[in-house]
Amino acid sequence: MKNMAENSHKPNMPTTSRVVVIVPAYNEEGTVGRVVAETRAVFPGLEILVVDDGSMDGTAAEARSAGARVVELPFNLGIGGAVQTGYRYALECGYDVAVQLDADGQHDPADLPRLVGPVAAGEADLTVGSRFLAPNGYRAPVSRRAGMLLLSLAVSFLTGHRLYDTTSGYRAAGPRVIQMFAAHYPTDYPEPESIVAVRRRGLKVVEVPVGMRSRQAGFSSITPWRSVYYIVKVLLAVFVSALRGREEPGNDWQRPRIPFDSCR
Ligand SMILES: Nc1nc2c(ncn2[C@@H]2O[C@H](COP(=O)(O)OP(=O)(O)OP(=O)(O)O)[C@@H](O)[C@H]2O)c(=O)[nH]1
Ligand SMILES: [Mg+2]
Repeated sequence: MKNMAENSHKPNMPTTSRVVVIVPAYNEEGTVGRVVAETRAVFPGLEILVVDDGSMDGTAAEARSAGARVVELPFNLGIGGAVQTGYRYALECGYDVAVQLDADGQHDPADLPRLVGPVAAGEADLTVGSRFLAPNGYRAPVSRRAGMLLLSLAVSFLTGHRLYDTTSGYRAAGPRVIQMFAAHYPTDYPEPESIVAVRRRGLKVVEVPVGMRSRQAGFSSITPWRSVYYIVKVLLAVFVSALRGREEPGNDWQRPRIPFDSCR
């Protein structure tokens, strides 16, 4: 992995907002430590929460020794539950912006300010890092790109807003979306459906160009057969979600809060 600390141009992170980086991680020993270290090298002092999703390897220990705060789930909840745990933490601890960043090294921490900027400035409720808006080295297999295109077209059609990379897991959420995702978040393959839910509340989604690398090690959850299942399931989910119609923002967190005992 390229060390981003070596970059000559270092972008600025907005200083007026409290930002937490949520890193969902399942058996990512070998990359999670590098992801945390790389993020800390580019933005020292940034709060990083690794949600260890019941890993069977040394993910939690590696993340901790790289300087992250770690929440260890007692068993594997899947990507949706892991990310939602991060949003619960962001809500309970009063963060203004929560960014999701994958533990497999696909997302470049140098792009964090591009995602955080519009949310911190109140110009977006959710920013989505798009690998298709900027030329970069990312090249998914053709079948997968076709699936991504289909989902992006479906989500664009249903939300009335052209989006190009609806499966991206590199995103930043402002207070209203943090509240919303902390209360409800799809279980698996959650990204496209969660965008539809955000738009149903009349909230603003903005795509920003980011670089995207191939996963640095470990195994993808998405095998060829699973990608067919993924596309059918997510297409159904986004259509059902859109059918529910418009909802008022602000009514998402109605359950009693169970505060995390150790917010920073
Ligand atoms: N596979 C998998 N990943 C999880 C789970 N819980 C959390 N994650 C994390 O979620 C992030 C995204 O998972 P990936 O398997 O990389 O999904 P992806 O980026 O769409 O797929 P690739 O492009 O093949 O890497 C990674 O940081 C995982 O470690 C889980 O139950 N299964
Ligand atoms: Mg990945």
